[in-house]
Amino acid sequence: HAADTFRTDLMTITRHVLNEQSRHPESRGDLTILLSHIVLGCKFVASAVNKAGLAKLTGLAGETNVQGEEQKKLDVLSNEVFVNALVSSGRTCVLVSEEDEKATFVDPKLRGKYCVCFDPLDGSSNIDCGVSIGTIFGIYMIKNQDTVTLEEVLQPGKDMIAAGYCMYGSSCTLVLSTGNGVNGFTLDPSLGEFIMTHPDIKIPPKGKIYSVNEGNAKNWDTPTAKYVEKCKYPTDGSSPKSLRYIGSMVADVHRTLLYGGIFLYPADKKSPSGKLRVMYEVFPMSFLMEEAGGQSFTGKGRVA
Ligand code: P6P
Repeated sequence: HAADTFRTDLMTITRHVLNEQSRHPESRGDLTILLSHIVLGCKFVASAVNKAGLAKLTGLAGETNVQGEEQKKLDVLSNEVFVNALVSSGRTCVLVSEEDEKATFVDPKLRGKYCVCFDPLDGSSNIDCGVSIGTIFGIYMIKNQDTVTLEEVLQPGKDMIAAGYCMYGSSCTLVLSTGNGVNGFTLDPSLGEFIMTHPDIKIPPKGKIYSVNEGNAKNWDTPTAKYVEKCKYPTDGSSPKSLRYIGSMVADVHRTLLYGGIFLYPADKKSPSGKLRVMYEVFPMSFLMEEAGGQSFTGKGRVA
């Protein structure tokens, strides 16, 4: 029956965000407008990633980013799209992007009250082989948008007010939290809309998967090495855990959120402060993990 194939009461991401906004009667809808512009950026990147191979968007753009990584054309394109979308939303005053050496302070005429920290295309070294990649973002409120300084951007992760990621893979999935749980949406390309497919995501309490780059094992400190050893050779009679490591944080975290287990990128002799970037990888993913009932730790305790 036609009725079976066409759901007529779609929970789109826009409708969900508006529902969330209605929980805050004092809200002027600024976050709703900001998120709608982030969603636009994700739709654009999803389209570009899907065409990358055909449109010769893979390969190096010849520039390097602040981490000295070769920038692929998709990196540059994605960054430009998100910067333009965020600035034109009129709801941001400062942007921190993994692809830009300096923070972007928005023209005072277009300023809003939010700071967005984002990695427009995380895991981009995987573009050429078709492995899932993603956009990661975290949102803070800035006390005084007109006199915002870089110091104000460096807020603790616990002050983040919203976070999310968009994974560009076999399907395009956007996972979002505005502080009231975590929800997942899948892009319906025929509609150009993100439809809720994963309501109220909660990480399974027990997981059988550990996710780490074992290639760094010789650089690990003893506690890390002992923990991973226990995953492989449990001493309590339980069966060994399975290792799954994609090397694209969005994909590894998404699998962990849905299937349970642990994802870790421990500090080691090669990267004494760890490799993952705090502002636009660690804090946003920690926000989501905790909102989904999980936990997030640095080597010295819970992520602040
Ligand atoms: P490695 C991608 O460059 C990234 O920042 C994350 O997406 C990913 O989890 C990590 O680096 C992979 O690092 O050293 O295991 O290749």
